[in-house]
Amino acid sequence: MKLLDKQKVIALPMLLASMAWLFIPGANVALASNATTLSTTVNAGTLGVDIVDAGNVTVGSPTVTFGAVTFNFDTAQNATGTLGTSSQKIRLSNARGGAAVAWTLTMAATGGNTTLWTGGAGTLDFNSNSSAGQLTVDPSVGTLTPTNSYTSTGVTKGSSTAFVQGTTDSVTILSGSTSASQPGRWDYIGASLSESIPALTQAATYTIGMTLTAT
Ligand SMILES: [Ca+2]
Repeated sequence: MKLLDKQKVIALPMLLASMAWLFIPGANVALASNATTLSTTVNAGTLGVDIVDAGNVTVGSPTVTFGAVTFNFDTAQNATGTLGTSSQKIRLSNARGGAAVAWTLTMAATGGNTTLWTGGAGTLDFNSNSSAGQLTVDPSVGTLTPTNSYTSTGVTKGSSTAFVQGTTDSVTILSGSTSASQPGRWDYIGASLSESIPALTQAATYTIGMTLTAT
């Protein structure tokens, strides 16, 4: 009996060694490694907005030039422009990974809600009323174009909105719901801009900085 027990103890390690041998790939070269696993990672990106030209190159200094109006003694006039053109496309890129998160693309005065249009010695308001100056943005008339093979599902153009200081300090250009592609990318052009120029506004070229933000 004692001899049999000893034989069993010896036999067990031999069996394990034999199994290991069978599961090693290329088992005929027991100590060499001639195969490797390549690993590469694509990290998710971020949500962002850019203004690009027709060749999809970032525009260095985007501008919107409104049509000129002529000095008027008595009545306010509207100067109009277009935000987003074929040579200055607004490109919303959502390179986030994981489950889709809703986003909005807004525009606000770069210098804050007390900023004014400035030109020559004069100023002009962008968020007051027709007698002091007010900018209205209508993104609904623009055109949204998905890039690559994405669709416009879940992406909505904003409605016509006037800036009102302290009340409406930013205007929604686009919004994406959780049903929008993620990742996804869209080009947008053609938002209508209208600035009410008060009567007696002195002749000059006025400018104001606006910033697009995707959040
Ligand atoms: Ca103001």
